Amino acid sequence: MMTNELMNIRSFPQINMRTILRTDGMKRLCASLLNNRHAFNYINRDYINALPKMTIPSLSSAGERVVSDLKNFGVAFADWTEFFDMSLYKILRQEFDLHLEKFNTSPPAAKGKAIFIDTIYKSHTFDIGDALSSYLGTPEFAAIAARYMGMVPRFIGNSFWHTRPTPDGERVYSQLWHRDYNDRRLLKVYVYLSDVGEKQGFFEYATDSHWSGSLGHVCDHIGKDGYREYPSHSSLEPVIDKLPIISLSTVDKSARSGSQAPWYKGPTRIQCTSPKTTLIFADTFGLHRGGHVIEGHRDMVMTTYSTNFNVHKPHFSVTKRYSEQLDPFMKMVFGLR
Ligand SMILES: O=C(O)CCC(=O)C(=O)O
Repeated sequence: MMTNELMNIRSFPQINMRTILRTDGMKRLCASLLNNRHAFNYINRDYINALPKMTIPSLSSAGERVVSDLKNFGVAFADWTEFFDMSLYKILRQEFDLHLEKFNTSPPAAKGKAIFIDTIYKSHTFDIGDALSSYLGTPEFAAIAARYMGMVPRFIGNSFWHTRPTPDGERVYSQLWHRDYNDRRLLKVYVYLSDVGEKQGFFEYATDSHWSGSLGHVCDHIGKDGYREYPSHSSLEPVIDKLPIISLSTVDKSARSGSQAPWYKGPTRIQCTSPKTTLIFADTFGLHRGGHVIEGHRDMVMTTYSTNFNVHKPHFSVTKRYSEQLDPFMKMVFGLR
């Protein structure tokens, strides 16, 4: 048997179900019936029950702070150096540049989100001896997701994004306020690989709009195709337009957490202007938007953890030899048992 043989990844119940349901109407009905906390807990029961029985990687003080802020606000901030060495950042940046170079030699036809986001890499193979795997599948982020979600999370994949201005400058797709369509609890970790100012498509988040927040119920609708739909302007207006706006770069790093944070007082729109090496942890079931680049570009790597409720196809592979050195927690996170 070859040691770099790839492992099977456990499937997701709702993705399986969607392949059986023939029409959009059936998909919509089913997704609407399941779009509640009871169905969510039922579909996640194995992952909820497994958590107390597992040894989860311990968290650094930065990790503990991130979990607490995620629970309070749905979003949390840190710097790369609180979790990793800069040598690993340099490796990530170099890999990003290599993928960008390859992508630029034969870019696919730009349609949909591709008119402003070049997804230059999104199918990582986790393997031993691969330095990048230690960031892209770091157990500490999985442990943060577990502690935040209250269950063993499921890894979905990483995306390397080079974001640039849209041809006509209008906001489209994920540049508009939305809740992610694929789950009711998520953790996305974004690392900025370029400085992101007012014009470089900062990520923006409405605090308290995550599942346990005061705005957690707003604009949570299933659309025609059976996926959560983008909210209409009229349903968003009374909520989003009333929120105070804070630019992250105006808040001292020591005041971005807990009761020190300006958004502790109540729901707030945080515009995440920030230099490279910034880490943003966000539950993107919460209302968010971003990537509206006006000048220059934004380079960013995104890592996604969801629950077993997820309806978005995972995009990664794991070699057998990598899986053999994972502990039971990470095996379950990667869907390997
Ligand atoms: O590009 C951005 O900042 C927005 C990203 C987003 O909407 C998402 O990851 O779901």
